[in-house]
Amino acid sequence: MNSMIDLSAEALRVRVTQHLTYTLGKDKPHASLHDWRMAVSYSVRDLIIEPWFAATRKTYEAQGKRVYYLSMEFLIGRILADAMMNLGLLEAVKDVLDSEGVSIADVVEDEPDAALGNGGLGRLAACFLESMSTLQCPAYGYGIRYEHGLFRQKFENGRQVELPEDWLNQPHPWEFERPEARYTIRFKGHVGIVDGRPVWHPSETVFARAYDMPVVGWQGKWANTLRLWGAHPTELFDLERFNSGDHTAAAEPEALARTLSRVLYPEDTTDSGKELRLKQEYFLTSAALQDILRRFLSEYDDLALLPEKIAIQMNDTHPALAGPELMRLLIDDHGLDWDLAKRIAAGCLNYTNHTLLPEALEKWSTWLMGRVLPRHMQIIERIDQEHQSVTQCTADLGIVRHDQVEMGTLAFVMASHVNGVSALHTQLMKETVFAGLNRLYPARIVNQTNGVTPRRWLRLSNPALSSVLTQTIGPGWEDDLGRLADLGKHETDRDLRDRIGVAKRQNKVALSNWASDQLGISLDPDAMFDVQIKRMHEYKRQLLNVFETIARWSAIRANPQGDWTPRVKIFGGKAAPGYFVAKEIVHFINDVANTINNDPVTGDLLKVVYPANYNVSMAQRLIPAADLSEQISTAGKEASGTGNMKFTMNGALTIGTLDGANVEIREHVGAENFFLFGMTASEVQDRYQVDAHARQAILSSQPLQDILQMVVEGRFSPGDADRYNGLVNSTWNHDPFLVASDFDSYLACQAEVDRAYADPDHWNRLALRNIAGSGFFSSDRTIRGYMADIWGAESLP
Ligand code: NBY
Repeated sequence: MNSMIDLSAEALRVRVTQHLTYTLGKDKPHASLHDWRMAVSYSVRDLIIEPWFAATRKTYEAQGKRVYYLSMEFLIGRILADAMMNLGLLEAVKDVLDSEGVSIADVVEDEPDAALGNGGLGRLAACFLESMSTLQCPAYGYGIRYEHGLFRQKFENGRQVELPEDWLNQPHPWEFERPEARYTIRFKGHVGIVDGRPVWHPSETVFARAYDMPVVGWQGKWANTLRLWGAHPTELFDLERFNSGDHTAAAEPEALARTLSRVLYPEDTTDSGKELRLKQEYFLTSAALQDILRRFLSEYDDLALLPEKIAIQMNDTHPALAGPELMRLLIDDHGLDWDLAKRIAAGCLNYTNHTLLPEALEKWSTWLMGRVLPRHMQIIERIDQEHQSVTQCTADLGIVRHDQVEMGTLAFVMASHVNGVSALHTQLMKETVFAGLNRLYPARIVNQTNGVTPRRWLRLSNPALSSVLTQTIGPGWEDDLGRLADLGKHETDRDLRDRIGVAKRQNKVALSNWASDQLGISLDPDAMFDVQIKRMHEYKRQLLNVFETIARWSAIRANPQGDWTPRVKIFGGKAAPGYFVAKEIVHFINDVANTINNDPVTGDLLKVVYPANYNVSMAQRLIPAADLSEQISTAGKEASGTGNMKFTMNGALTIGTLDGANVEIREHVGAENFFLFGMTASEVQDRYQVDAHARQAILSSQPLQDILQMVVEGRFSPGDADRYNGLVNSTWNHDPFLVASDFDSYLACQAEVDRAYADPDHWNRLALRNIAGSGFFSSDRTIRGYMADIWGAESLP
């Protein structure tokens, strides 16, 4: 491997030993796994510093455009293995550790996941950072240094229980605290007028302090910075209260300030309208913009140049206060007039939309916004007035409607470009939620289909397949993923198809061993591994999958000697703590698993596994071992999906609807290599108009009637037959995501999947075609698209 880092194993050993000795203060005989991990992490981190400095230097020299990616979430997962891989150090580190009798796998596993995100949106931001570094695009990620990332999930009697996650309760070797990079963030108070200009007199302040992490790209040529903000009190301690004996109250200002970066909100769609969340969003946005302006003004003195030198990407509406905040800074702090400030702000800002679900579109009451951010409320109102008068639009296209600030409209109006995340989603944006705004601002909406980094999601997580790929098409596909298409030329090579099958089996054996260790369940690696991993959501239709599982179970029981294709159904995902129905579905899956796994009749023909606490690291384990990828959302509801792309790259076949990026995946891998079922987005719209659509569908499907009957009889909840009455009742009478209407189509399609799997060589051929067609879904392609169409940014050589 042509690593950029030229380092002998001996030199590496010296570095690790030095850190163990002088940074950790341990000698080898007493070093714990944690000590080894820290020593290795510091040694690897040291090697990123040079490319990191070099990248900064080159960016200054070139006076190139900088990209700022603002996101409330960066779901980065583990860092060490990814950094070692990108630096080409995996082998060398393994050798050093081996000779010390330490397993590199154990060291890697010792690292906690940085779970600073909920799901796809946060993981996308993490893939983008890695691709921007790989492409040598000068960029910063800005986010929040949550002390507690996404909650840890456990199951108690099948029910989800949330535990606090505590990843920072140990030293974090990848961050550099920057006490000098500190900004005051203001809240509340009132706005007065001084010399005819508005002046904000805030009544609360906190400091935002920077913590930097280098993000190194493929082959260590470049590293960008992920700058996370931690909240700190502006007054440390109330000594007066302390001296008067009220010790708890004395610590209150500090505790209050720190809550701003304490926890990640676990709602992955509906925003809860909470004041603390609004403050967090402003905390991130204001700190980022103050930092951006400070850096800009250290190099240039004309603020009018801002749009030429920087591009800001708002990851969903969560940082949409960037519009009003940038204007406030330009006007109130830098003395620009309104019109110029607005032109500058609009020239810098761009907005990515990730959902069309109406309940997920962020809104803040004008009352709350006016109380927490009085100056911003004024600015928003004036932006709205101008937007409405310039476009002559009707009030329903305004930013403030029914005493609420519509953040999607605010972001749209203030952005140069607004993008969707798959071709279908962008089309639907134009036709539905943003149809009106699209008419007022034509050509503002563009598409950038999501992608994922093939370094983490293929090379790192699937070494078995990666070596088959390199043997077949040669090295270098990792940063030129389109080259996977070359596999197509070798489709007729039986030996290659076999080796793809062997690599998959190896991953399945590894997963089976893990399942046996961790879950105490034994899996047959020759069964089909059928995987649905994602946040628990009605629109993602885990329920459809469970219903099919039950149908399969019944069918096998009715004819245990039949020619069945053995399956392992694997589920993974967390439900938002306040999302009652999603939590019910979690419970239901566990109950169904319990019943089926203990049935001697079906035995190894059907198993259901639902490991608790699905996260990035678990995804890296499950995806390479998957045969079948479940992408079964109601058409029109999943903006893109990114897990779907990871599975395809790893040679899993997809069973899916024409939703989000599934549409493009199917185009790229070929329709005959994709298991399609269900209604299209437009058929879905029509179906909602049909009276009692669910009842009709159920009455015409004997299998579905039987399933619902078994559920109400308590087959999966012995002694508590009523447990799932709510779910069953809702399926009959509401079925908001058309599980019933798509059920028969799904069942038939699953039967087709069984037939295909029964011929292993045929299946391997389909897998090969999926891998070959997945090159488009590298986040490098996506980032090139953003650079060219949205940011006007260039790679620096
Ligand atoms: O973004 C996901 C989409 O559902 C998925 O289709 C897409 O592929 C992915 C990347 O574009 N959206 C998502 O993950 N959203 C969230 O996690 C999220 C988090 C917080 C809030 C809303 C949505 N919030 O309102 O706080």
